[in-house]
Amino acid sequence: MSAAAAPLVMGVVNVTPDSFSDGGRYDDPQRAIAHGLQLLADGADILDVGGESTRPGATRPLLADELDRVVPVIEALAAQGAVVSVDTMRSEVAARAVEAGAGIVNDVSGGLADPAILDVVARTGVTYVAMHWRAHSDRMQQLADYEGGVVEAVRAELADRVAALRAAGIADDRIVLDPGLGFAKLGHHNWELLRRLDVLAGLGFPLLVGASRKTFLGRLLEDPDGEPRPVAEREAAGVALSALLAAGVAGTPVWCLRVHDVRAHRDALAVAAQWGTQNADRAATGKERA
Ligand code: PMM
Repeated sequence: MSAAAAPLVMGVVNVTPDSFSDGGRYDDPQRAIAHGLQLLADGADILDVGGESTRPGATRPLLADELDRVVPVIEALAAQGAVVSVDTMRSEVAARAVEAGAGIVNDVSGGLADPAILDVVARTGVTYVAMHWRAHSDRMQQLADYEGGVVEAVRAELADRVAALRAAGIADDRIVLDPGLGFAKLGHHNWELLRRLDVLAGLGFPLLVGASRKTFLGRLLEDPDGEPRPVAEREAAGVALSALLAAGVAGTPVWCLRVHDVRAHRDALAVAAQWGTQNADRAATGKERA
């Protein structure tokens, strides 16, 4: 077990009519702000505000709609003292979000969708989450092909993104990497990546993991007819995964977990922390006796 620091918890605030996990529930800015404040009260370290659904098959919103969705929500939550990240692939949205108070740009495309986003990040000095990504949601699942192994491919493609980030002038201590669970990945790809996070950690950057409510958890829990568990009933599986990751079962500390039900995942982290403390106590007692 690792004695590394507990992961941070990033609570998801999707201001979208069609997000797969909570689509439409918080698409009005006032409801999204209230939801963000609730996630803060539940113990979120970071609030991730997004205005574009990236569920498989989704089509992109207009730039103006994405701005209208996220900017007022970020302004309000940052004004309450929250650490806010903006979940966007667009340079214009990233720029306006940082002006509105976001301190992190979470780009699921790692700068591939709109390379100018890297200039915004370099200029403003905010933290940048670069996720592994191959294409927009309408065709990403056609690209879930990893000859030679998903772990090595994701590592190599993230290494290419790191080179692009550095070339744009983004400092190493501003970079976070993410395996991109569910993005151009089949179920078994996600599990392989989770088991081999050490390979990605070998790139030398903190890791963010977003597993919460994703299809591969629904598939794990499918019913006897092969129907995946509905999105709203996948929380417990995600919480179990958070406990395992926080306890260091993957052998690699995770910097941040991106989740929907912050309170439930906080509970998982409390269990993992207690587990780690008890094991450390037991090891110390063992040494005293030796
Ligand atoms: N997943 C989604 C959206 N944004 N950002 C990062 N960094 N990592 C993820 O895995 C990720 C993300 C899709 O999930 P949602 O519809 O629940 O937001």
